[in-house]
Amino acid sequence: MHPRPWRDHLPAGSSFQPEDLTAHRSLPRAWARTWARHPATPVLLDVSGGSGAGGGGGGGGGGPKWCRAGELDDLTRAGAEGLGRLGLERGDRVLWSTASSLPAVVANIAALRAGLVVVPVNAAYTERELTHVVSDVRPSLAIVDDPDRAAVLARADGDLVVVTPDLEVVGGTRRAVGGDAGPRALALDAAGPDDVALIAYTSGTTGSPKGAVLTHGNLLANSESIALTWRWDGEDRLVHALPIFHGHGLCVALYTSLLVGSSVVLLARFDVDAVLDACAAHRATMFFGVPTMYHRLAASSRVGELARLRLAVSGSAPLSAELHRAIAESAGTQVLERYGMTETLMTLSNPYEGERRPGTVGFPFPGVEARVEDDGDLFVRGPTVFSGYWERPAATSESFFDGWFRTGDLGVVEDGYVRLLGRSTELIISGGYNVYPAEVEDVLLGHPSVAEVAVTGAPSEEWGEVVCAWVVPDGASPPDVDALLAYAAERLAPYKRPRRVQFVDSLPRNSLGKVRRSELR
Ligand code: MCA
Ligand code: AMP
Repeated sequence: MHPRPWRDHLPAGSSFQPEDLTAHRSLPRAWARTWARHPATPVLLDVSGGSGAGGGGGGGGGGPKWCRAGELDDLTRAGAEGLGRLGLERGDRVLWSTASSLPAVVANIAALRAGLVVVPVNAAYTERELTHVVSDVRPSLAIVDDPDRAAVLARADGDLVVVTPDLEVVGGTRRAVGGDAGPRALALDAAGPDDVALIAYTSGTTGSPKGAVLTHGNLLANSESIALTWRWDGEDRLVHALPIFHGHGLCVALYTSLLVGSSVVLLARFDVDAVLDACAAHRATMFFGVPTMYHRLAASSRVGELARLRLAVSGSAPLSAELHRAIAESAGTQVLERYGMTETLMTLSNPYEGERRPGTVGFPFPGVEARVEDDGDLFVRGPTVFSGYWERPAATSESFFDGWFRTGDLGVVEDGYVRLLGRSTELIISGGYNVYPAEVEDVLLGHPSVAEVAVTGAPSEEWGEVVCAWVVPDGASPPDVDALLAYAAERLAPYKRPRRVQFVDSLPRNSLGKVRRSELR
């Protein structure tokens, strides 16, 4: 089954061709062009408070100041030079794990401009999770904004040079970067569409996250097709309250805003009042969130304030048709739901013009193809789809069929719109974050009082799903729940930790010994 063609997203009279998506070759080149044309345009207001900018909502007085296009150009140019002085070479991998702030954005963009490969990592990862990424991707440099993380990284790899977002060295030895070659001049904005830009870690079915290798062409095509589909232009202003280290907050929200020359109000984290205050104070036109955020907005007496926005987008997890309708009723806002993955970036969207159908994710973005097999398997292909998993040829070849990527999501096409029905994998999505049961099971099995364990997702109105652990105790008496949760807390980021623990005598298994998860609900 094929959904409606991507052509239906195009504005009337558009002469768009798929080749247009990568015509600028890379985001850094396209950004630099945009900044050179309009250097005085405000591009980013850091109200995160994370850079000493203060948490106020102003823009005047002593509060945070808008960073303008020309200034971002200068700052990222200087950052790229600084990275060269650290001895980095084009193609070197740079781990980047920070909260939202202007310096963090500058460091990320400077690295991309210098042709380095950015490895974004969730800033809430525990030592176990961070150590896995370091040993898997073997970065030459790490950029972190938290001294504790620097210490963790030093334990993971004593040679790894660790810097703050301002590139101040806080760990490792300078010598380790680039051997004895010393400082280098890194060519600016020289990467082509096939060069690697990001390695984004995504939970793996095997229990340990794998790196999805995304090229400059992937990132550029993603932002170009989003901008075209959602009619995003220089007049727009986005309130950004998403984590900055995942595809949604980074590639969809930040990178696209910089491409079209619009502006971003950067918040430290999501909070209903802070988001609505920022929308009002800065005359925002757009907000992007995960369904948990819309759930909280819908529960607020201020939900009607969403009406001031031109566009509210939901993604990363299913937005229920009920929540979609509740917001339409209380605020008059038709939330636009879209679909994507770290591996494929954005692939399906409800239309900007025309019906935004509740409970569906629409049809392919311009240049993307999608099809749903009879068994419900959703496949996609196109210029936003990644090239494979970092150093995992088997996992890569298992994911592609004749050039089509198997998403693992199941769906059906109704009147040309894709409605997602679930997943063929056991992935749990909690508050827009992915949790693979195998990873949580591996950790819990390490506890001495756990003989067997199975992890499932339990439905939750607020979170979509919450993590639930079914534990067979080792020995007569069950382990202490608090001790078990404390054990998990040391090893798993907060969103992966079980919210419920149930003790059972045995796990239901099929004749092959595989746990029948559907019976554990
Ligand atoms: C926080 N907690 C969570 C989650 N987030 N527990 C389960 N699932 C979560 N997602 C924990 C906190 O650590 C805390 O634990 C407790 O829940 C309550 O915290 P609270 O302050 O209420 O939560 P919050 O800090 O407000 O976070 C909720 C959130 C956040 C804002 C919805 O989870 C979030 O930003 N989610 C977005 C994730 C995202 O960007 N996903 C995109 C990846 P304790 O009480 O123990 O301290 S997917 C992607 O990028 C693809 C490309 C795509 O399609 O978009
Ligand atoms: P990630 O690997 O973190 O990028 O998450 C990708 C997964 O998020 C997809 O495979 C889907 O299961 C889920 N997802 C993203 N957007 C949506 C959406 N609008 N509705 C349902 N699931 C979604």
